[in-house]
Parts: sequence; structure tokens; C-alpha cells
Amino acid sequence: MIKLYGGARSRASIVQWYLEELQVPYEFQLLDMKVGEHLQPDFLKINPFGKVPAIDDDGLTIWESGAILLYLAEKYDNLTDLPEKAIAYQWVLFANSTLATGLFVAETREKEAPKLLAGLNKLLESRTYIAGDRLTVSDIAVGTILGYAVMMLQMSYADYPAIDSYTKRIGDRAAYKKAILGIS
Ligand SMILES: N[C@@H](CCC(=O)N[C@@H](CS)C(=O)NCC(=O)O)C(=O)O
Repeated sequence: MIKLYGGARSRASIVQWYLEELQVPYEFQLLDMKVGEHLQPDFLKINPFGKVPAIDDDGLTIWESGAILLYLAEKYDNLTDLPEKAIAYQWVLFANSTLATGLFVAETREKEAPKLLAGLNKLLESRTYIAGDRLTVSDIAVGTILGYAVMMLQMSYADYPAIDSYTKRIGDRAAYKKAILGIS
């Protein structure tokens, strides 16, 4: 069974959301990061940088949330077609680099966030999910960053109605509620 290493309110929730969506059995290994369990030798063997999330899937250890998401997509979500894979890589990298930086780096937020949100809003006016008409790994990556911005920065999408509906749509999913909001 997959072991998912995470801390309370950590980016492990992103991976947990996807595992819940995929209905893949997993065990959540909660590290007490306040006392530095993520910096102990046992965990440093899994991720030498002492950061969560990380997974152990039958002896294969992977860290970095985007890499874990893409691994899960290929193994459990039938992501095999090269063009579809390229689109998934695009969105996962966009979420963890361009979007996360654009929304979370205070110094550049004012300049970057409106451009990024306007582009996403336009795209979501014509599709239900990020990569088309079904929820994919791209939604897990982009959706969590959009959700975290609301939770951590009190960001409002009132000026971006398609993003607003999208975040409500994903926020209504049982797997999202359990993993991201901690509501079972
Ligand atoms: N880019 C990494 C970021 C990982 C990361 O910074 N995780 C935080 C928790 S959300 C962490 O482990 N921090 C502990 C530390 O840096 O000591 C990912 O997405 O997996």
C-alpha cells in the first residue's frame, strides 16, 4: 500500500486529494513537523531535503508534489497518451511554479495575479475542468493552488466568475473536502 508522508496542513493534502479521487488505498504517515520529525534520519532517507509530501509505493520513494501527482496519474489514472501527458506536465508545472509564484509571492502578486487569473478565467468559461470535461491531475495541481490562495491569502475570485464557479465545483467534491478542508 502507498505510504504518504505529510505534516498537518502541509502540501501532502494535494497528493491525498488525488489518492482519494482515484480511490487508491494509502496510509497517511503524519510527521510531527513542529518537533522536526521530517528532519530525522529515517525521513531524510526518503527525502534528503526533509520536505513533505513524499510517498513510498512498494519501495519506490518519490518526493516533490508535482512529480508524485504525475506518477500517480500515469500509474492509476490511465495517463499514457503522449499529447495528454504533455498537457498534464504543462499544467502541473504551471501550478507549482508560475501560478504558485504569481499568487503567493507578495512582491509580484499585484502585477502577476491579474494576468494569470484572467487567462484561467477565460479558459474555464468554455470548459468544466482544466484539461477538458473530466477532472484530471491538472485540476488537482491547479485547483489546490487556487484553493490555498483563498484559505491562506483570503483571495477572492469575485472578479473572475468562471474561476469562482470552478473553485466551488471542486470544493464540493467529497475527496477535496476530506483532504484539503479536513472535513469527512
Ligand atoms: N515544492 C515542494 C515543496 C515542499 C515543501 O516545502 N513542503 C513543506 C511543507 S508544505 C515542508 O516540508 N517544509 C519543511 C521544511 O522546509 O523544513 C513540493 O511541492 O513538494
